[in-house]
Amino acid sequence: MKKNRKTAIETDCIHAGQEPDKLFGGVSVPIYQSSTFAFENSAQGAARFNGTDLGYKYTRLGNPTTAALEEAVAKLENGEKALATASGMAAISTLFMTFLGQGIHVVSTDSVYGPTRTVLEREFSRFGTESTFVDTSDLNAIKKAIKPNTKMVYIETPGNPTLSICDIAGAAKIAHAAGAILVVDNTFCSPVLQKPLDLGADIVLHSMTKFLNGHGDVVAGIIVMRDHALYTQTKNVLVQMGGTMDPHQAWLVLRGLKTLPMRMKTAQDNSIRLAAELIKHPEVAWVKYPGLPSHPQYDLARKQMKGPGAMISFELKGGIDAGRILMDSVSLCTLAVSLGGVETLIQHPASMTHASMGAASRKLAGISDGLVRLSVGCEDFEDIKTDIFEALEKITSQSPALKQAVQAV
Ligand code: LCS
Repeated sequence: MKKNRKTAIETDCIHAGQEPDKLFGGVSVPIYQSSTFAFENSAQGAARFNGTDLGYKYTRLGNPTTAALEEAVAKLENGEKALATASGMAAISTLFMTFLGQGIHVVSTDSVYGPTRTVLEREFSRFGTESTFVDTSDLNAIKKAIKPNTKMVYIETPGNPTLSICDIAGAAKIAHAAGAILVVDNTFCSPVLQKPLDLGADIVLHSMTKFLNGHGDVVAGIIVMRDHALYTQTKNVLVQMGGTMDPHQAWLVLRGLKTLPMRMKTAQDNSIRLAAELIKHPEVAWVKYPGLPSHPQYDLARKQMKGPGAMISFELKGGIDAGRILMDSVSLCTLAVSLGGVETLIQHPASMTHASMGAASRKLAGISDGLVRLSVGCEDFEDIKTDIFEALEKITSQSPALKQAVQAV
């Protein structure tokens, strides 16, 4: 494909960084499953290490299969360069290790993925990093939390699992005015729905375990920058600390990536229809989904995101007791954490993904004990709906006491 031709994301997912193999013409990027690369002679080895020869040396420092994936995702996010990592958490902790430290302060979303918050509060605090968590759907809350030593604003939008949305362009202005960088976890949207670098973010990251790979068979992460200096700084830390990606893992994500726009569209279409049905169901207390006009940042979601995505949070009138019956009764939907795959998953954040952050922080972040999270997949819509609605029927039939409670609400 001609390098300078502007192409659509559907094309880039299939072709960016994925030219036919130079050796034999294979159309699928080969898996260079090699930990090390031979030098023709000692002079070449030395040249590779002093940077005058850009050939490969050792897989932790760089690998052709991983490089293909990095090139692809950098293009999808309109970034300059990307760094693939062993997991989403490896991407996050590498960024924290690069830009935070003794006496440095970070402002972050209160409802970030539980371990992101735990890593700051329990691990980086040991090295003198201060963190403040606020409701980043309120730009004033970000502004108020900024201190003279704030060097990073770290947001997740939509947030996991509250689906609260932060104005990325507004957050970028606040961060830059304070001399800080803006980092956006774009896992819930994927570049199909949202491109934070275009809105002013400095760095975007993904847990590629989710939508980018999309098949529930890989744990992986990526960091994308629009500035070469930030890239070099982060790369130095990543390769030294060792959170890099394995080439086989990179190949699996490259394969998953090819169908990202189609998967996203099917899962989103299912979600739009499901959210509209769920909100009408008598057992359901509330539904939070960026595609519903009742979402508090509905207008911002329409402006900032190309579509509302495939994640739905809701609570039943019978609270967590009813939620448990629902989770234990579904049979097509799988009771499991993770998200963004072709299969529909259901889970309970307070006892699962966000258990580590503790009850008090969950309450402040709006993660109620009754909140159930759905990651809607690509199965047939009627099949998903039948499974969930049959399970909802079981709530009242299984528990007469619960039924009374529901009727009393
Ligand atoms: N960022 C977000 C928004 C996430 O949801 C997750 C994982 C991560 C980062 C970390 O990525 P990992 O290291 O797992 O690749 N979220 C999960 C979830 O909601 N359920 O299980 C994992």
